[in-house]
Amino acid sequence: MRTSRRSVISAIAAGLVAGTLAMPISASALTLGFAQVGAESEWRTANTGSIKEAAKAAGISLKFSDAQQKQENQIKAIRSFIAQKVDVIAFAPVVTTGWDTVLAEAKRAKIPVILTDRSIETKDPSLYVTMIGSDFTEEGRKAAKWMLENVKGQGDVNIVELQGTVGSAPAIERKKGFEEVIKSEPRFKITRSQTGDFTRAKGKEVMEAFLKTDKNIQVLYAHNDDMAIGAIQAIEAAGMKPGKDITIISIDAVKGAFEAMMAGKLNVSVECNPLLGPQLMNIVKDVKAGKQLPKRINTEEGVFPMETAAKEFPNRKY
Ligand code: GZL
Repeated sequence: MRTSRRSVISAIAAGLVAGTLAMPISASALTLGFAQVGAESEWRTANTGSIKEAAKAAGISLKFSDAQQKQENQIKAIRSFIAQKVDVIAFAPVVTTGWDTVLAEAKRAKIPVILTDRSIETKDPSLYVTMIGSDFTEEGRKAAKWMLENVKGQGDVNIVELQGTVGSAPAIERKKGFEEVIKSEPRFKITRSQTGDFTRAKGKEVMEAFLKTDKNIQVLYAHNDDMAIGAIQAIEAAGMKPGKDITIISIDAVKGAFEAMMAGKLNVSVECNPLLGPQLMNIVKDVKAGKQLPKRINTEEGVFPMETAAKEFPNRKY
């Protein structure tokens, strides 16, 4: 009996769907699905660039999505990577909670998940293989320690705080680390604290509101340089001298921060290294090779006060 073309095609399709008929693929071409937070800051732009360049250099095929700082978009992207049967999924969770359901779907699909940059709260740590990123609590401690060592005098020090994205690991932990250090120093007080969502625009807007209600501010603590740079514009618009009338302490140490420090408008930036790409690609290959990995891999970072900015600037890679 002649077998029609249609029945042959449907047999192949059935075989592919059932996985009993594997299409020949290059064994070395791993595919990584990466769900990025967004493009909210200089730090994020450098982080994205590092991941894309490192994937290319490692011969890893990258499927990349930008969630515009919305959790629902990251969840959609992870589901799409599962449907596309990528080899590994990695993402920087915009906030710490609400991931268990979609990560359980990845686990059922036998796709390993790597967290980068930010961590999550979960009842089931088996939902991800490892987390590579900075110790944000330590960054908050470093910022406060610099302040205690460099803001002299006996009088009260009123601090206003620009927090990062509400519910994000960096915002929660940078606040925690900073407060842990100042709690033993009663003259240092956080008098007002509000989120600037890690962006320049929001940082400027919130600082304008702080200054409108009360200009008696000695220190601004910003959870990232972009909000600090926005706040600098607000401080100048209010007729005050940023870096002099108000001491400004920030985190990330992006190029914009070094430019502000060289202009004498920012006093110190605590480094938070976004160049995680090469380490991430090595982890992807290790995970696929079935290697055992620690649950947490920390990145090394420094502290850059204004006085070191001009000398350090030429070395900066982000
Ligand atoms: C920190 C990262 C933060 C940066 C911000 O690792 O998650 O998000 O500090 C960025 O600049 O928006």
